[in-house]
Amino acid sequence: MAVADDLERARAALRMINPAPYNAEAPPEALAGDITPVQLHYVRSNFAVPVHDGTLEIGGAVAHPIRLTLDDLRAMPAVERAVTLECAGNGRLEMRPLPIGEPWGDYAVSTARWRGALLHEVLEHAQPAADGVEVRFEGADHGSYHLQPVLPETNKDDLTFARSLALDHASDPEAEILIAYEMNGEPLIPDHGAPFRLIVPHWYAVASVKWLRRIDVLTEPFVGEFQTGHYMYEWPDRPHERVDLMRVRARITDPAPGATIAAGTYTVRGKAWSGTGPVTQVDLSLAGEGDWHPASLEPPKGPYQWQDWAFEWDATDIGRHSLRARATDAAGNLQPDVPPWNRLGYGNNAIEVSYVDVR
Ligand SMILES: Nc1nc2c(c(=O)[nH]1)N[C@H]1C(S)=C(S)[C@@H](COP(=O)(O)O)O[C@H]1N2
Ligand SMILES: [Mo]
Repeated sequence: MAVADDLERARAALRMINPAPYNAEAPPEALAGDITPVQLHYVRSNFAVPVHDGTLEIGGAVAHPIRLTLDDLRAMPAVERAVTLECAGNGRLEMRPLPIGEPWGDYAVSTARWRGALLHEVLEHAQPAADGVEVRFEGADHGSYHLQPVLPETNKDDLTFARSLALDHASDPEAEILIAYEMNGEPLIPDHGAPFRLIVPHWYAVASVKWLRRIDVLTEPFVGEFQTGHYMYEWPDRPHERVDLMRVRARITDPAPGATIAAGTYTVRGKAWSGTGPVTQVDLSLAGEGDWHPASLEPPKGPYQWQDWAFEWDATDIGRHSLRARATDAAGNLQPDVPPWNRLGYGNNAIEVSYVDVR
């Protein structure tokens, strides 16, 4: 009963899109600040919140299999990073034809301060074998799957959430992959993966396995519903690709879409992020096609978090204006006008359009 009450309280401020498994978007105001409060951070789970026994096993192709508790992880050197997490399905509702999958609007994105032990240090203790190629991460959550599996061998009635990363990536100190046990200075709550979860900076959040229970070094690439079935870009005209780095994206946070503002100077504000970041330029358009004006972009406050931008708008023309923000990242990626359609509806980073009335 107490657990159910806690869950309900934690969920009260979100916009639910599915009660079971619980999936919910952040409210628009969650994007105003640098850090999203825990109660406003979006939640995406493929199964119900599981029971976790509090331990983490590291095994497979390793010289020293180990079993760690939360206290063991807390005893290791701790690192804290602000990390923007975005669901790969964010923006699916704007794709045409509408893909199957959870009907996410545009608010399955948030930024929290995650604190934990470094994955590469945990792996060093276990000593991966020389012929290791990938590392598999398993969550404690499992059960019957609410979506249609892509892989024919998937058992829809008893499926476990598991993902893998290349061993090189998982063991790279510079990747700063965390086994996080704190979010915004507090112990993780159940919806966000208590007692500990993976945080993979720069990647769509599917890689950040919650309720982490097992880590196995593999000598063959991992095949699984959440790795090679779902979370693949099924392009209509070219080979399928795995979902990995977050695509560059900008969002206007002020004025709110559909707002009415008084004629005069108005500071338009927003956020921008990219997994191949940092974002290097944001342009604003106040009319249709063409008409791009550079916004002033704040330098990143950290390597993995969204950036603020602002634009002084001389909003003197009475009437309706269509506003668009468009980001470019350090790798030269620019947002497209049209969502990059794929069958399962991932990675929509098309330029968003909102209108504002000047009175
Ligand atoms: N164990 C487990 N980890 C998981 C998931 C899941 O269903 N089970 N969902 C993933 C997906 S698709 C996303 S978008 C993020 C969401 O993290 P959040 O709920 O903390 O925002 O968790 C990822 N980690
Ligand atoms: Mo996701």
